Amino acid sequence: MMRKEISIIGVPMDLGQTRRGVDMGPSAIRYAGVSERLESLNYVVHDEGDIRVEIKERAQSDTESNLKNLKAVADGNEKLGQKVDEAIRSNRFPLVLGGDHSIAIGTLAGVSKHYKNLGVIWYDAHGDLNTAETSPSGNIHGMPLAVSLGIGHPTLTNIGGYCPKVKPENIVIIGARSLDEGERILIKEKGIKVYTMHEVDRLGMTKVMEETISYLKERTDGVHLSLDLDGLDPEAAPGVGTPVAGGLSYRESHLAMEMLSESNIITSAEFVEINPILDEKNKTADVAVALMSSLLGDTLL
Ligand code: B3U
Ligand code: MN
Ligand code: MN
Repeated sequence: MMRKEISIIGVPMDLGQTRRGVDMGPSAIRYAGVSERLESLNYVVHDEGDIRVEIKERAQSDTESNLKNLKAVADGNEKLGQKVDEAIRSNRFPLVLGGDHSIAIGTLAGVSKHYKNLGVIWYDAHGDLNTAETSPSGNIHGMPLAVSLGIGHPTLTNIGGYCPKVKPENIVIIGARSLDEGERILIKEKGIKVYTMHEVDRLGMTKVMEETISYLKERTDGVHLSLDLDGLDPEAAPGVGTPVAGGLSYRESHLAMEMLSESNIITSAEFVEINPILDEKNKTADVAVALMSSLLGDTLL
């Protein structure tokens, strides 16, 4: 049997938000042993290195909107989209390491062209459904899901040369507990499926994942997992820029990854917002690698 191949693509992006250090995420994840861990699961791992991202000191904000570092964020994502596209063409599973969540714009630009009906699981404390108009911060990492729906600045929505990347009915958000007003409106308007922490607590993670998997299986031909480490509780993942209390536990998150692995629906993944400067002895990068390993087939027995 041919062994499955994975392309690891690092994105040292810190321009989608204001805290320094998240650009070191890919390095921290490598230090946590990602390649070795996946090789031990019998994958052939190709570490493609990092995408070149402009340094903060040289990036500029858009003068007409309040979008911070617009051009540099767009450039990095354009390159990322091409790299992800190449990985899929080479029959490799793209595993993207962030960097802040603005990189989902480029990942989805590279992934979505390969599917008619791409599904997306957005594992996050936030909705990332803001636009320049609704954003309280002007930070692009709070916008990638809206951008992928084709809502937002054209410089971002047209990355990869097509728009939109995802249909609202193909999205499932899990772990939300910090949604801005404009995001709540968009969720209702577009009918996006959301399991907030309220639903996770009421139903339990098993039911949430069973429902998510059967919902996406019915309507999609591939599913991208976009996992923001701030979806987890800050106790499990302290090294993130915008921690929100009351999050998903270490165990719930592993269960979610194991169920996704069993379901065999995931065709690409990214792990974002790991900030080693804010972390405790690389704990968040270690958690990220452990979750990747569960997602890609590691079992307890
Ligand atoms: N919704 C807020 C805060 C935020 C979004 N994503 C993160 N934080 N990590 C915003 O700025 O759009
Ligand atoms: Mn996010
Ligand atoms: Mn988040």
